[in-house]
Amino acid sequence: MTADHGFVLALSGGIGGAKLALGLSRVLPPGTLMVVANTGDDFEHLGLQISPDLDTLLYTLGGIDNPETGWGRRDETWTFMGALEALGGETWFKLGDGDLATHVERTRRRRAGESLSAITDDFRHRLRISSRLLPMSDDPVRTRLLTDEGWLDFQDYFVRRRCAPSVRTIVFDGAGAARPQPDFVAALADADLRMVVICPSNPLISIDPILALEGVRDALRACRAPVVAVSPIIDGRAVKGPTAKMMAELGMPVDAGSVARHYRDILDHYIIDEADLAGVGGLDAATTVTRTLMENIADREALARVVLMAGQGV
Ligand code: FO1
Repeated sequence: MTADHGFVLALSGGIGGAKLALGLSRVLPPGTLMVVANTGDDFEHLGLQISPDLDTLLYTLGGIDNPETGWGRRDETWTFMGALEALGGETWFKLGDGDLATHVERTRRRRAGESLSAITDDFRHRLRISSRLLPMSDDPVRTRLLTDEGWLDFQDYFVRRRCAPSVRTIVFDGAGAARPQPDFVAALADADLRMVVICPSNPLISIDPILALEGVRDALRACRAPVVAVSPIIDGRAVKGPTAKMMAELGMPVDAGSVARHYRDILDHYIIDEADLAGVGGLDAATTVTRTLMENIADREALARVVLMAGQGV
């Protein structure tokens, strides 16, 4: 797949999204991928400003991600966590020593008045990442969940409570006032934009915060370039994380078709796994069936090539 011209814009959050973003960055020419990251998972913890989905993308695209967990750094050490434990500090959110440097430096620069976008762009250059990486907004957006244990902040739900509570409602505090990142908005109207890729992230907590920003859904609907989404559901199950559990708790059928309908008004092409062929009849988006499970680098590149071909054909 040669990129004759133009660039590709990918929307991503969480571990699954980062895998496809890596595949796209490896099959596209350097500098022709822009990745927009969810920041609804961001939170302040131990006095540090933490942006998990940005960091998962930085580490994954920079080749220093932890291959077991998908978050944090590889070859990590845990001296800080051990010392914090001994002091009776909060250790439910694991911060490796290398990862800690990211949070400390980001917090210092944010307090000095730098934007999350500017800090992220500097970090990605230092990691020799040729793809552009943007937060969805430089304004705060915080995902919160109303559960059978009451309202929970995102990381409380996701990490501290391990997604156990039953979800009733998901809200994105600040999304109404947050301005979408300007280069993200400009990209959607750029004549050189070849396609928009919605990565196989959890639609409810990783993609919806991006779509909730003022004008984003409209801009995607009006976008001349095709919008191609990869199903995060394989054979009625989520590869990782609480996607299937959340969909069931919110009354959505847990199948690939459900996710396509969730994106219906912006979707031009849907990529599903061979195991889910039955569930997507009657969609008005074009559909491509392929192997969507990404277990290694070759899978990530192969899926990226299928996505690029699908977007080409729309
Ligand atoms: N996820 C966990 O399940 N346990 C953790 O201790 C944990 C720590 C962590 C530290 C930095 C970081 O960037 C991500 C971390 N995550 C952890 C993952 C994180 O909660 C999720 O990746 C996103 O918020 C949702 O995908």
